[in-house]
Amino acid sequence: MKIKTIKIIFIITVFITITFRANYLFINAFSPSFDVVSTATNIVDGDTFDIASGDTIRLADVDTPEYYESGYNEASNFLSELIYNKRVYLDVDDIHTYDTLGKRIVCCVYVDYNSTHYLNVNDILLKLNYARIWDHDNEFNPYTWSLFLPKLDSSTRLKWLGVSLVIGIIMTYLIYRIVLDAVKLITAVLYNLRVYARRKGVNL
Ligand SMILES: [Ca+2]
Ligand SMILES: [Ca+2]
Repeated sequence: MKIKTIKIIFIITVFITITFRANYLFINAFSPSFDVVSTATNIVDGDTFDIASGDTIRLADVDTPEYYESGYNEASNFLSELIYNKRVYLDVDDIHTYDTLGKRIVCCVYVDYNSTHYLNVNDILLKLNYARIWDHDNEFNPYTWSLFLPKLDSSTRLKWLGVSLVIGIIMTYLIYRIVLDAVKLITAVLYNLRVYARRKGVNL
């Protein structure tokens, strides 16, 4: 492979890696922050589930039918389809954390909807009539919930992509210079070593 081709492949690889990484970090850093990010590992019923840590989560301010009531299976199945084995973003109740039993963590729960929005799980259960409002004393108000929570608006995303591209270009240039200087230095050292060895009558 020609030296020029190697250089081009190296530059493109470094540029893409740094730009994507920087953009990923910016998007995460400036998206809404949650108290806990975990995976739903077990669905208890329509408004309760377990996460990877073993903690049990109770969806705040909503109530789905009990096992002896109609709509129980539908609500449980819907929650399962929505979150089971998926990443869940938890906004934990800042006022009490736990429910009145002191066992379940009270949360407003979000899942990824698409690349720009999270879906409010508590609210979708209400909107589709799988649950009814059961408004407790906590930080949440189910009457003001929005179904979707923006990760970042498109103009902000574009701004951070621009910043990432600039960082990508600068860092690629610096890394390229450093690697080039290092290669030159190593080549010079090897050359001098060879000259020195030749003088001493040794062939390297
Ligand atoms: Ca909170
Ligand atoms: Ca409430």
